[in-house]
Amino acid sequence: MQKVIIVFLAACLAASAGAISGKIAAAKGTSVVWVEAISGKTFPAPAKPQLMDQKSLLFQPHVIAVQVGTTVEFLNSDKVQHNIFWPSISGNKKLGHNLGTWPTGEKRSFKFDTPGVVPLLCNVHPEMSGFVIVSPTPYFALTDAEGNYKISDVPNGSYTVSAWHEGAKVQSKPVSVNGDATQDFALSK
Ligand SMILES: [Cu+2]
Repeated sequence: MQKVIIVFLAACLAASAGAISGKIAAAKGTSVVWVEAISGKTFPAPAKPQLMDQKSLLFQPHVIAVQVGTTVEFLNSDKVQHNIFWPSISGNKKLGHNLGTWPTGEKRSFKFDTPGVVPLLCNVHPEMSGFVIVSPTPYFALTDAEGNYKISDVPNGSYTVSAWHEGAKVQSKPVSVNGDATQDFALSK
């Protein structure tokens, strides 16, 4: 009897959430997929900051994804000064910001309270670029080198998932999670 109950409970737990996975067809590089805001649901901001380094005249990694409310620490690991600014967030110029310019070994922090795509630039080195993708929910993932992604532990429900790739239009699609679900994207300009 006890075993039956345990199996039943396990089945209930397994059925209450699932993973959203799929493949992003896009140009070379990392894509990011996230679940859009869920009406009636809010999520506590993560306490742990994320790091974006400036090293060898590159933003490293080139793309990071964070949940909205996350503080990103921007480190300068080079011997030269770097600046960081973003002209907009998801095209909204009112959300543009200049963090300033700072020397080697120092870092400056910024808390991203607005979801969207943040294109990072350095006004000392015009060739430098990077991205912070700010997800409205904790349900987001970066793709691997083959374009595969997996967002784990999404509660059952109906959602909009969006996918981003550098230089391509953000695409949104519906997805219904009832256990595991799949959604593929093809991203182009
Ligand atoms: Cu720079």
